[in-house]
Amino acid sequence: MGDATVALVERALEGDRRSIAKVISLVERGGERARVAIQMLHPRTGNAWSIGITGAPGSGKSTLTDQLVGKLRAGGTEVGVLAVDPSSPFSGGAILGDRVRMQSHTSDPGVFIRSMATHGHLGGLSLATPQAMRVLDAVGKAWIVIETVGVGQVEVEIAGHADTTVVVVNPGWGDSVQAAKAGLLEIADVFVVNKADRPGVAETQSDLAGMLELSSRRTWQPPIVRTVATTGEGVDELFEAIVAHRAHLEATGDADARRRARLREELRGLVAAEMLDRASTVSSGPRFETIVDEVARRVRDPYSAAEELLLP
Ligand SMILES: Nc1nc2c(ncn2[C@@H]2O[C@H](COP(=O)(O)OP(=O)(O)O)[C@@H](O)[C@H]2O)c(=O)[nH]1
Ligand SMILES: [Mg+2]
Repeated sequence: MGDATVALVERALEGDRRSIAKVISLVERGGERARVAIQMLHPRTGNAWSIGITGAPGSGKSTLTDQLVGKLRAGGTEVGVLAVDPSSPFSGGAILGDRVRMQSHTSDPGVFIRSMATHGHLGGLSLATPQAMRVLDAVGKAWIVIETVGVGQVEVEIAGHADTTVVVVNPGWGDSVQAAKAGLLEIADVFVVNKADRPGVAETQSDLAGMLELSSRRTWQPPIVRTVATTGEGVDELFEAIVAHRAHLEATGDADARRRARLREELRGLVAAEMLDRASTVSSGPRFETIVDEVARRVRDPYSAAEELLLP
């Protein structure tokens, strides 16, 4: 099993698309094979720049992602796309629509697109997404775009895994207020007012600017970019805003600090999961029952019994 995993990861690292897809599934599932894969992948990571695109359903994230991918590809580097859709437990519905909207790149070997559905539990996505990002990074995607719906805590958390987070709103009363309520103001590095072909753009832009002024920002002021994703208008400006944010983070050292913070969180989570695993292992079986007996017969107190159980 280990050898098969090693061979699969090697093929993925050579750029074989089917193998990349399989390795992503494998690291999503976790377990022993995921460990082997991540051991091989991790040393090769740290080169990709990830862009999170988040906002309400229908705000134009997929259309914008498609345009942005075109722009990134024009630079000659490879791009990975993760479409995270917690609303779609099966790979139909919205994801099928996304496929259609990202069709312009499906035949481009330099673009790898992956839809990630929840298969029932939402929490799994926030664990699986960084692992999928790790695979794409290791296989040489210079840019990784993650599209995720910006409603709910988990989705906002996923968006926060990106180096640059782009929050998409539409013109119209209340859209920016909704974004603020969802906690998107805090995580936004760049704002996009998409569907700028519709009325109310200036109002929405000044709403956002006003709210940004109120929230205490540190060194980076999130720019507000107007786009029409369906025509590509404003996509150059969006790209420039992302590049400027990247340059800012790299110049201040914040890019490394953010990545380190994410790794710290991941490590904490892994340690906790490992401990939980150990806890359930030592808390069942004959040895455990024997110690329960001793506690019940008052020959042992529960505290020293717990300590004893945790001894290797
Ligand atoms: N008028 C207009 N429609 C847009 C624009 N961007 C996207 N749309 C349309 O809005 C709908 C939802 O877009 P989609 O990219 O699927 O949104 P998502 O749910 O955020 O991924 C689609 O019918 C798009 O064609 C835009 O800038 N202007
Ligand atoms: Mg979409």
